[in-house]
Amino acid sequence: MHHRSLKHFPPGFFWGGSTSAYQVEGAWNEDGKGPSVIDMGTRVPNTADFKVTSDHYHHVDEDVALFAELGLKAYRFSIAWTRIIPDGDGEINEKGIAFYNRLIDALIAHNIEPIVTMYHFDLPHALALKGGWYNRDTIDAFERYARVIFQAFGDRVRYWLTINEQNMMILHGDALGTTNSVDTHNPYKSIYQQNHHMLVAQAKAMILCHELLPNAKIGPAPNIVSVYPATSKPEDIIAADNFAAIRNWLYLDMAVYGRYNTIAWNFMQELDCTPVIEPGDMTILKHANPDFVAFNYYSSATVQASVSGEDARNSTGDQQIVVGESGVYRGTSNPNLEKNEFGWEIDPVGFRSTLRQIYDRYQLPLIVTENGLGAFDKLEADDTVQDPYRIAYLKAHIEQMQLAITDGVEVFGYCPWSAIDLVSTHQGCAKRYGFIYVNRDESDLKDLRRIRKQSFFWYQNLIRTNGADLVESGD
Ligand code: BGP
Repeated sequence: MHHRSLKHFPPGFFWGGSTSAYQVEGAWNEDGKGPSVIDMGTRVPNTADFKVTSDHYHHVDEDVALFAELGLKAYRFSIAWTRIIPDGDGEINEKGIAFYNRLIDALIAHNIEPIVTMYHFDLPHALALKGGWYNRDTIDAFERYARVIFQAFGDRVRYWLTINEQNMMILHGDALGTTNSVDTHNPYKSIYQQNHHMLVAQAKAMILCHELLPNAKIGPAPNIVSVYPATSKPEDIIAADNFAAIRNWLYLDMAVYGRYNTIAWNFMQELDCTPVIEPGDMTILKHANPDFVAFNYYSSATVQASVSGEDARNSTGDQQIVVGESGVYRGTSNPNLEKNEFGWEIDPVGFRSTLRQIYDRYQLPLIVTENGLGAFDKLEADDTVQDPYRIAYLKAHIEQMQLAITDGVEVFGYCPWSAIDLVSTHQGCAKRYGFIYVNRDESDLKDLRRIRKQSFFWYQNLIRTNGADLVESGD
C-alpha cells in the first residue's frame, strides 16, 4: 500500500533493548541461585556455556549506565525463576530478589521502563526432574512464582511478559533443550500436554497480575512470523495456512480468545496428541485477557505442500529454520530473500506483514520484544566495532514498522535483540547481536570489557529523534 506521508512514531514510544537472564547474567550458581534446565543441559562442543556469559550480574550498574547513554526508553529482560525460588517451588531466595530490585531501581533512576519476562526458557532443573511442564504441578509452581515476583516488583514494574517463545519451546524443544519427551511412543502427546499446561499457567499468571496489580499490563511473547506459500499452487496455500495455525495462531488464539485454534486442534487430533484438559481449564483460559501482544521476529517462513507419508522433517532446523510435518507442510527456502551468516532469511517486509496480521487478528497494542541480526563482529585494533550490516538490518525493519504504523497498526515499543552482547541460545558467543560489545570469546573470558559498537551511536541518534532520523542517520 502506498502512503502519501508516513505517520510518526508515537510520543513515548518504547525504543528498547532486550536480553534474557541465562544469556546475559552469568553468576549461574551464586547467591543461592538454583540450577535451571539450561545450566544442566548439554552444550554444543567448543561453544561458550552459560556460567558467566556477559557477567551482567556483576556489571549491572555499568550496563544500566550504558543503556542510559544509549538512550533506551525501555529494557526488556527476564527474571531467572531459579534466582527467586532455587528449586522452583520451595524457599524464596532473598538475594535473588535483591538483585532484581537493584536492577529495576537502577533502570527507573535512569527513566528506563523495565519490561519483565517472567520465564525465558530456564525452567528450574528441580521441576524438570519431577516431569517439568508435563507435570500439572508445574502450573501451580509457576503461579506461586508469579505471585512472588508480582508482589516483590509490581510496585515498579508496569509491563510483564509471561512466557518467552512458548511456540519455539514446543516446536524446537530439542534445539532449545527445554522439552523432554516423556511418552517415547508418541512424543507429540507429551509435548502438546506440556503446551497445554504452559497455556493454563500463562492464563493464571495473567489473571493474577490483574488481580494484584490493577495498573500493570501483561501479555504473551511468542515468536510470530508471516508464513508464505512457496508458490500460488492452492496446495501450497493450504500448507502455509497449516503452518501459520500450528506455529502462530495456536498460541495467540489461546492467549487472547481462550480457545484452541481449529486447524491446530485438528492437527493434534490427526497425530493423536490432543492434551488432557481438566475441568475448569477452559474457564481459566477464557478469563485471562492480555493487555497487549508482544512478539519476537527475526525472519519469515516459507512452506510448500507435503505429501502424506513422506519424511518432511528431513533437514535439521533451529528455532528459525523451518523443517516440516508429513502431510501438513514442508519448510523450504525463499529465493527472494538473502540469508544471514547463520542461514536465517532476512525479510523486513515480512515484518510489516506480521505486524499487520497480528493486529488485524487481535486488535491489541503490539510491542516487538526481539528483532536483530546475529553476526561475527570483530573488535578492531583501535578498539572499535564496525557493524554496518546490523545497522542496515535494524534500519530496514524499523522502516517497515513505520509503514505498519502508517497502515494503522498500534505499536508501542521496539526492543531489538540484544541490548548488549550475550551468549546465543545454541551458537555460543561468537554469534553477536548487541549494541555493546563484550570482550570475551567462547573459552577465554578476557576482561569482559564493554565497547560501544558503531550501531550503538546509530541507535542512540535514532532514539534521540524518536525515529525521525531514520533516513538521515542511515549507514
Ligand atoms: C530467540 C530467543 C532468544 C535468542 C534469539 C536469538 O528465539 O528468544 O533467547 O536466543 O532467539 O537466537 P540465537 O541465540 O539462537 O541466535
